Amino acid sequence: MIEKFLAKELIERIEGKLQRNFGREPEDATKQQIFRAVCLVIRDMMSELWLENQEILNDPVKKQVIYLSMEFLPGASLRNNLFNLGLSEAFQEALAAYGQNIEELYELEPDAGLGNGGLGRLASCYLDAVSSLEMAGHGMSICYEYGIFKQKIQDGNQVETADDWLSLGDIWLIEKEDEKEEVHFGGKLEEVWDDTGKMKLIHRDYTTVIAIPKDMLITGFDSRVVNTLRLWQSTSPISIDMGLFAKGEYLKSMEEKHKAEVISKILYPEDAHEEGKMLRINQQYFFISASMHTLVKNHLKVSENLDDFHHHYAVHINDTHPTMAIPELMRIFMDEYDYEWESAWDIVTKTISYTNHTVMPEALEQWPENLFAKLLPRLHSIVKEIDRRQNANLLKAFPDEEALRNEMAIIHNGKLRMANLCVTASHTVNGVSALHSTILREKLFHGFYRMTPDKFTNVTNGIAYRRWLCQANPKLSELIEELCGPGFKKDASELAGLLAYQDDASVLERLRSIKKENKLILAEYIKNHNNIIVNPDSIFDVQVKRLHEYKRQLLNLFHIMDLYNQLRENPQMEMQPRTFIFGAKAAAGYYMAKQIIRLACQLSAQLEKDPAVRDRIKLVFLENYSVSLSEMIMPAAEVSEQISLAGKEASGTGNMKLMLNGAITLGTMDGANVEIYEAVGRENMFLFGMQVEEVDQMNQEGLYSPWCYSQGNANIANILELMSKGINDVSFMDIVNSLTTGFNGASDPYYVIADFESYKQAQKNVTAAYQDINRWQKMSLANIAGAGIFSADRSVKEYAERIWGIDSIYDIL
Ligand code: Z2T
Repeated sequence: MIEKFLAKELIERIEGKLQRNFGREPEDATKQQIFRAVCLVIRDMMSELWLENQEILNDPVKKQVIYLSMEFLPGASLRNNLFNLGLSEAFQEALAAYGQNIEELYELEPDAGLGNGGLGRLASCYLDAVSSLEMAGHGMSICYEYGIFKQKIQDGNQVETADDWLSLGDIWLIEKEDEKEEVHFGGKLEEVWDDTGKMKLIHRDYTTVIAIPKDMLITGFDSRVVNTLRLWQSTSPISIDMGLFAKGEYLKSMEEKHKAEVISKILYPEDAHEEGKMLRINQQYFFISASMHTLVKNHLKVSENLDDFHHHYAVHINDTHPTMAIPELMRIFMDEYDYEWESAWDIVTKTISYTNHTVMPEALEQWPENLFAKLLPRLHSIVKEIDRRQNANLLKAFPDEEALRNEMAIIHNGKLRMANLCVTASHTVNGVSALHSTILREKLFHGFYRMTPDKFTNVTNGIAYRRWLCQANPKLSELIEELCGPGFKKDASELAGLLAYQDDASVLERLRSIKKENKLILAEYIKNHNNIIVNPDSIFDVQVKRLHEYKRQLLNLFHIMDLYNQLRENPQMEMQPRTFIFGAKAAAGYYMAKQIIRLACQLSAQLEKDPAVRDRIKLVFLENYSVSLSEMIMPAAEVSEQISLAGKEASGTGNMKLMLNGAITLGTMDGANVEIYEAVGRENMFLFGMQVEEVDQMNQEGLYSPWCYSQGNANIANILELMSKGINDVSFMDIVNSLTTGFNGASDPYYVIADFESYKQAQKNVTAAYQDINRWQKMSLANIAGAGIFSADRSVKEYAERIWGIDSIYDIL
């Protein structure tokens, strides 16, 4: 553990930073300046720890993992770093000396939102775990100037605004100017023959972009290991071309510079959706080329050659976005260090592993070959050669299965299929939940599985549980500590100790009262942000995640509209009050997703207008769902909506955060819900809906007719009619059509209507269970107690042992 600091000593340090950086005394410093000064003091401490481990970290026999990801979603860092370093109280005390409240500084910090959702947050959870387990591992990504957009709701519609997080978030970034890299785009290849008759490829007429590292230090809980998240920022090697400038071609001289800088300007806001854009290819190559060059250079500082590169680095690819690491490493080995194909391929394939995060066809990256060839001619020629060799292997393995061979090809019909390239070149491929990994083996990658079954494995996702329990829900954390001791903070499986109290009425009562306090905090936030007064004794029913049709926020809305219809018909109906809470961003160009947000918002207003229903059902759409907002929602949630169509959600991680905070899952047998079910048992969750096999069968039969369903079910017909006639005077015909007659293709492709009755029954069971306070609290306790397996520490240990081959840096030195 880091040494203890006295408040007095911290005060001196903070004052020193204020004086030297801002020329201010504490009395006349702004809140921002105090925030910056405090962060700088902590950054210094982190840097010291970081330096302490550099020697071990650079040891080539001590393997480290490089986690490549286009997205990281760290959220806020101040509270997390203080918690991890064990310095929260000391800083709180020091700041109190100026009459400053540390909570106010926490609230000032913008989220580092360099990701869309699950995939990016997972990457950040894993970095936390790597540091906490005292392993060596670094993230590499892009320093987007604008992260995920900020969502505003205006007149019930989503409006996107820019997320200018660096204005304060830059405080955690350390620029390492001396470690910049050059990245080369475009140009052409020339064959040059030397005296010995050997051919060398020379890359000419390329455009150079400079990559500047901005490093964020990553602490772990109760750990001396501080790792790095390296974020690359793009810039041009020329500020302005003075030659052109002198000739009066000012605009042209600025063009180059802009082209370079635009690369790291903005995060693509599409979650699980690919569009084959040129800028996106440039972003990928930019951060991959800079990262791979750094690894090779650093390796050669401590080793004679690259033969043992794979003993030094395990390079992990977070979905296919960083796939270019494969051909880029091949290029560096062959073109820059004279390796032959075979030996380069041997080392590269021992280095790379890959996690798949989705089976949704629209999310599988396929680059147009001609575009790729133009932007990255050398990488294109390498991928062609990988494909050629792979085709030869396929012909041997599947001589009579041409369709299968085509499916498995890397280049096909003018497209580069990144997933097939990843599977071909990785020593290990994993899915993110047991069910998802089964689907990879049996469907998406079945041919590869037949060829190399041992390549495939599963590592179920996990979360940085200390963030969502100890930091976000301190009251619950304190109760657990009081009952079970502090061990759960290091070893999440100790949460199971709570089970000893499942029949202890006083513990159940305390759980209830903690939940109530957390609900009051969220209620206050809702009052301030939505101008809605919610009943803190109503059931807080939460669906927070990206907006996607497959996640079926629409099914949730169907149930609310159905309740509304019933209440209008029968205003005296007895009902346990419910507050339905939504949070969801829609990709800017995703029309249906935006319509669903609009529906939620109009329905919210409509319910609120109606005195006959508003005291029993309320809908709250919280704008700008983010890591920080989730830290307030999870502790207050009672029902966790995990209602994706079975087979579509690879894992889900919000389901784990909600369970950990005592919410009870209402869900389908999809993704990690299956493992939640195994952890807590049928009696501690609410399952409904079709199973994967049933969905498959429905798809195969092709006989599904949502229209017929609605003919035979008055409730469904009434919901569709309500949407057509208008909710709060807005009609939702496009949604109705997408369900009944098909909008852009098949109707109701995610079986909202087919699963509706089953969902409705499960919702009734929720209400019934909630009536029995004791039973509900017991269920809630069982969920908290069972959440231990969803710790990111557990996931990272599995990756470390089974995939990366790494260990704590302090073991067997
Ligand atoms: C994403 O957040 C996820 C999958 C993607 O596939 C892309 C993005 Cl941005 C390319 C999510 C999955 O939808 C979710 O089920 C999973 O829990 C999460 O990744 C982390 O594995």
